[in-house]
Amino acid sequence: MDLWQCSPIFGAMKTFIFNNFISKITKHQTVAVFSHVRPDGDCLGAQVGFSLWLQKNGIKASAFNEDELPENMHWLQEFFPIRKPSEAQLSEFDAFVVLDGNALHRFGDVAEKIADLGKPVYMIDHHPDPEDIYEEPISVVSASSTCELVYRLFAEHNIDQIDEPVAKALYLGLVTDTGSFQFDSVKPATLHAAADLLDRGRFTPNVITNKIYASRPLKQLKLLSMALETIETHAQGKIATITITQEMFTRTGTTNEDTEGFVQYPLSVEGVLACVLFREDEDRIKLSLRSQSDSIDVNKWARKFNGGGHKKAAGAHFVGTLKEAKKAVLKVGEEQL
Ligand SMILES: [Mn+2]
Repeated sequence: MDLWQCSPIFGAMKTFIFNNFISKITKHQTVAVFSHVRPDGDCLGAQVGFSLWLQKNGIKASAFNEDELPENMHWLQEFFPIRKPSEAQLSEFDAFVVLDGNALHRFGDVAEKIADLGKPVYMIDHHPDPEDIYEEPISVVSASSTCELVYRLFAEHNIDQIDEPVAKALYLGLVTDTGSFQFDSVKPATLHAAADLLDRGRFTPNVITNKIYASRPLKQLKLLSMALETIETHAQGKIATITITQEMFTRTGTTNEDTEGFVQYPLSVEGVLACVLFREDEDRIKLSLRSQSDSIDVNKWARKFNGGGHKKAAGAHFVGTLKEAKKAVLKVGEEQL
């Protein structure tokens, strides 16, 4: 059975995009693969899966990220090492690939220098509005995750190259970028990909989810409990907010990274269409926006505050106090209703 028949995203035209990408990239000898700064499960899983794909097809691959990996994803390094890049190294490579982001600045200071080298830069990503600098972009906004696109790359080329490490890495991105298969970006093709990865990698879903979700430090749950107290609804219950302050970080001994996933809680309140997480960082208010309704596009909303993302998930920031941020951000959100 052709799994891709199940999904309108993956029509004949997309096959063409993958084939062009494959025929061009396999002509290079040494390729550097970048995942975005403040890395998550999708960019790292895609990076490991794709670097292994290059290696299996005779291309020397190096994987780079400018930041530390989250602690619960260090196990990926057993499959493929991810190192910090240096500007001096860049000249060693024939080509570059950026994953799970479509603007070079998302990949850090070293990655931004790539544009000046005059060498081909490739991209695989599912965010809207890619920069116009890529040799051969695979840009599918309707895909659940970049890992789903890397899975598709294997499927278009030689699906039997998916072994246990590839399968586990790609499964990680499918789970984390879909809120454990809850978001409306999940299509039949997403679940077919997940099932096929479990089959080929010979593991059960909890092998990955235990590593990711059952390893929370207690202090993170203490922080969550304080944050949950701040949930409020606005606009007749259609918009919810949650707030994390510097004081909460101090009291619980936590940091910015410990708020991962918190934004889902206000979204789960009955009747809420969209929500905003306000996080008081050192120099700004970080905003995470989520929507579960077609009537609120959080990508548009975030763009009013120096950010962007997808229709249903986006990030932004506000310079000012928490109080000012709430007032300004809610005003823009309510205008969309
Ligand atoms: Mn992603």
